[in-house]
Amino acid sequence: MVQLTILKITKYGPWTLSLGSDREHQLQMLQASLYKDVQKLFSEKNSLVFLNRADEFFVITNGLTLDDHIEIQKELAKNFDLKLSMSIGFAETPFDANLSKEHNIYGFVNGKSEQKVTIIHFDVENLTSKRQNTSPCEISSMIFKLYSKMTEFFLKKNSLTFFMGGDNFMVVSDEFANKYAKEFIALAKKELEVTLNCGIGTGKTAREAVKLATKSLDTIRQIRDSGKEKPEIYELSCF
Ligand SMILES: Nc1nc2c(ncn2[C@@H]2O[C@H](COP(=O)(O)OP(=O)(O)OP(=O)(O)O)[C@@H](O)[C@H]2O)c(=O)[nH]1
Ligand SMILES: [Mg+2]
Repeated sequence: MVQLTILKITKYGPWTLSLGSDREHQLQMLQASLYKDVQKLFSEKNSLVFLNRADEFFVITNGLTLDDHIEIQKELAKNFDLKLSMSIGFAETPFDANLSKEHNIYGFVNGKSEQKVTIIHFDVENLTSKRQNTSPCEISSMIFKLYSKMTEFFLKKNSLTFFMGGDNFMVVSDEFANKYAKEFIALAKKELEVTLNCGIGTGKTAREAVKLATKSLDTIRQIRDSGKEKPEIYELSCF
């Protein structure tokens, strides 16, 4: 079961217009500092925030109560003039939790009952070598093609994909993550000629799952760098 909280800036569109046309730099600074605070406040409670198109945040909040959300909402209100709404959903798959729709907090909170979250961390194998003869813009184009394929593929599996920067992607998935990852690695190889490494982590909270997913990915690198044949997928679980 995944508990997902979606944060949206209230009336952001009209507010941006109130700044006039010389606003882009202000919006970029605001979005970056808001993201920093939101990530800090939620990660202190073992959740993890995924940036969605810079003006919206998807937070995997397994284990967090309504009081935790209210505490964060109050803290954000101290630091920002803009208000954020929080919609909390709880479902078997991340996508179903994403469909559910309210201090500006709406939805359902599961809080402390048994919870499990699986995160996939994908990373492109040896992107550094591609940089030798490919320009930064061409690399970005390839990364965004990959992102597009990944979101499309994983939405069909009711899983949510986020671009984390560089050549890193994370997918909030379910117990079939390994099977999905295998299929997607083959698809990326065939259609985009990209080799991916994949770490999978399952934990009680998002931070724990992400830590284990990244540890799995680093384990693949260690195996590779020791000269042995590396697995494409490595999985760790706290259960
Ligand atoms: N979000 C995120 N970004 C990372 C992480 N590790 C590396 N990066 C980013 O990914 C870029 C590429 O780094 P690597 O993936 O280590 O480089 P590589 O040449 O592809 O090497 P291998 O992945 O080991 O094959 C870096 O410049 C960072 O921007 C991570 O754990 N999380
Ligand atoms: Mg890489």
